[in-house]
Amino acid sequence: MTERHRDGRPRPLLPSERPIRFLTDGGTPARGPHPYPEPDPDLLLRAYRRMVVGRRFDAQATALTKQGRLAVYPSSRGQEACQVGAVLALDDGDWLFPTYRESVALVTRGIPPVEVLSLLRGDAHCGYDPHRHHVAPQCTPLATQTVHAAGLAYAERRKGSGRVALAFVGDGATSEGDFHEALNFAAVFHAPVVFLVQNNRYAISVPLERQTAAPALAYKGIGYGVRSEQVDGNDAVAVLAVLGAAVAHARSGGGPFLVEAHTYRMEPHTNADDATRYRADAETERWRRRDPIARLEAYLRGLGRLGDEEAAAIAAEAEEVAARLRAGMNADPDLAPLDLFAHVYREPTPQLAEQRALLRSELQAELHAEEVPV
Ligand SMILES: Cc1ncc(C[n+]2csc(CCOP(=O)(O)OP(=O)(O)O)c2C)c(N)n1
Repeated sequence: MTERHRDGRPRPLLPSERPIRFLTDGGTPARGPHPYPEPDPDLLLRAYRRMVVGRRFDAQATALTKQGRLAVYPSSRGQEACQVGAVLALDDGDWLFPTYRESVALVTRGIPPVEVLSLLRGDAHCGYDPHRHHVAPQCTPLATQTVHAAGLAYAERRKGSGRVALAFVGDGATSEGDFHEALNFAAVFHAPVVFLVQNNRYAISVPLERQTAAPALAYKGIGYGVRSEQVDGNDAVAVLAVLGAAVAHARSGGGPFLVEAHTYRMEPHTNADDATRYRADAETERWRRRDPIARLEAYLRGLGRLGDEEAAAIAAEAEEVAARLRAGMNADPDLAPLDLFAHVYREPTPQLAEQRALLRSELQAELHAEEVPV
């Protein structure tokens, strides 16, 4: 299927020269014309609400690491337009393939926040039911989720289900072999998969300039025959417009679509990282002025779609979510530590069996032997 412009001309695989944006940094309408239709204001208001709740969740999770209730947390503060935009662009039956950074997306999908954080607390490989939510376990090895997403999308195509998969991937992970294999496979087999590259400019301490010589990460799709686009990832209106088109393209049989969202991670890589060692405060400050939530709020207020009362109600809802999360995380989980070994391979490897035996003997030394299941 050849993509066409609205005037009927065939659309090339190439992304637009500059990232698509509908809003200025201050949240006023950016000059057009826009190659994608503007999303409905009701959808934008829903996105705003989810972004405010997501940011509060993120701040609470960060605080829980300081209280020792969470082992590690990779914040996505500043990336809310991507986290929320991806989920709102999909139908409930579509599949998400997240990385460790996508906790806000998973909360937006409706997964209970404590279940989202079980992995990062170290309680389980995955704290939620992937089949119930159509969300794969959060992936820590870089880019392996892109091949899983391509494979699942291909299976959905063969079943004729009309379902789409969306894989999140970071700028650093686009250097991994799996990412390239996933793009190639998806293109050759017309898998209905959207690759959303959140280019937040750093792979821990490695800046984008050390990561790639490509003019933009969106160009990485071209060589594989994958239609690609770049978008201002801090402009929720643009993210929803482009992802909406990407999902429609995949669902209608156009094959995969790659979206590079230009964004920025405002916090360190995780709470264990010190970002001042590799980036200047002035840079972070520049991105602070492009805050995705403030931009969308200014736009919605300008449209007359958001007033003080509704903004206060949304802020109160976010506080409630944070309070529930605190209560849930302050309750000690009921764990069976040896279960961690039960769901890795169908037949345990000798190494796993050895690790299991080691943990079991450590637990036995701490507890009474008869309390530890074999
Ligand atoms: C295969 C693999 N190699 C190395 C790592 C260690 N590692 C964890 S996060 C990270 C940086 C990833 O950066 P990016 O893909 O840009 O995602 P971001 O963390 O910025 O969301 C690295 C190198 C890993 N998890 N997996």
